Amino acid sequence: MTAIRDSGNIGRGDGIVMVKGWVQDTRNLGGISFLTIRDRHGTVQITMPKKKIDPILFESLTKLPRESVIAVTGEVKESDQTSLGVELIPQSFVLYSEAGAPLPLGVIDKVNAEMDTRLNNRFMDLRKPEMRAVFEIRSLVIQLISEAMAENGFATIHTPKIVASGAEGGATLFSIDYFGRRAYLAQSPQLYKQMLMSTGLDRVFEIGPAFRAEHSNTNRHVTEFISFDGEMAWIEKEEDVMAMIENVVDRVLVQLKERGKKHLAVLGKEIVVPKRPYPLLTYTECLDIAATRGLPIKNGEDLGTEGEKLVGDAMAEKGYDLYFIIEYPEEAKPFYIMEKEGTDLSFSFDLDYKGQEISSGGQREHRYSELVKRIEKKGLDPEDFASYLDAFKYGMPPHGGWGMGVDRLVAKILDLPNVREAILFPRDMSRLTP
Ligand code: AMO
Repeated sequence: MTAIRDSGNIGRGDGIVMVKGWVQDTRNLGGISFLTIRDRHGTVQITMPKKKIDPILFESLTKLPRESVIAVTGEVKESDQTSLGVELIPQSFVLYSEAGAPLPLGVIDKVNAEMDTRLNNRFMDLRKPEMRAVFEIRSLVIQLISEAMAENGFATIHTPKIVASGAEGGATLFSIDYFGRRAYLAQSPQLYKQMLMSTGLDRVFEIGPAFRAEHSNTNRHVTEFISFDGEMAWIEKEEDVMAMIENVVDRVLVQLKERGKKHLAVLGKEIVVPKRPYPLLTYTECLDIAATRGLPIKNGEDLGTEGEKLVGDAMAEKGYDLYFIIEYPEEAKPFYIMEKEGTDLSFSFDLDYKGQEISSGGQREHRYSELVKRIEKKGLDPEDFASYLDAFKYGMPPHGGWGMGVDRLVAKILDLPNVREAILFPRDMSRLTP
């Protein structure tokens, strides 16, 4: 009776109930006809023996187009023919909304439609329980992240998404007209979360949108993603940040395994919680792995989709899903990352999950004059960062943090082939609707 009980459908006593939902299917076998009603929680069978039902009711219900929205009132009967163990013998019904035909996308069709067709008709696609389960799980992941962060003393914050300067490189900036001035969509909360470190609000996190003008269509880049950012002051080294992120990711996976059981079962997924501590690989070791697997990458360059995948394959062979990549050359990292003095390395890290970067972070340069030098070294103008730099002039504690793509995290937890599968209405170079 889950569907009947949980859907808020009204019981009227004496076994008479009202069920509201979508007409998933109708089958008319002549003497008897069946209708399946679906709601968020499952399906209920409406059984109509022709001889026992009002002929007009029988006709009208049997003729309803699939996916119409109705309420059926009737008597609940036990049944060993249905998975719920009950069926409903209808007495009356209300048609709230008749569905057009043909449907743009089948809900119970066995043949899988192309992702593009599905995304074009996302409202329909999400009527499939397995599509909805992804977003029930995503919702839980976000809740679990918030719980874990609160437990570690982080305050939730919201930073501006209309900004005057980019933090993550000019190539992916979206510019907008802001009352005649040039402004940008925020690529990350980087500058703001760091500024807060000078205030005493020294452990903060944000789960919010980030925008990047990504010029290529890959299965892991979108132009609008949800970033889970953390920033913490009074650290000694980037390892303190890595320990925090590991603690949070582990907690999320452990809890998800338990609290997400119902939705994971719809997808036939089991969460394998990786052993801690997560192994460390140096950037140089990653270059070696890629090279021995046929992909030479120049020192200082990004590992890229293919490089990350090859490293992921090598780690999977050793039984590791989640691992840190450390000791990146400073030239491969943004200006706000601290350099390892006397070397060409930086105090930064990436966290990769099944062959894909899901997070990057590190210790920040908190010393004003060193930070200005780094901005200049990257060919940027400190003037463009004046309001950010002000926060470093009057007492800034050592600090560090990370940014994690929530969409990528969910896609990797569920082994989805494309990050878009974990986004309700994805945005990319070619997609602006729905
Ligand atoms: P970075 O640029 O590495 O670091 O981004 C952090 C994480 O955000 C996700 N991500 C994306 N997801 C989907 N589509 C995209 N186009 C996209 N771009 C990034 C990835 C990535 O690991 N400010 C730093 C973080 C920090 O140091 O605190 C930053 O933004 O999962």
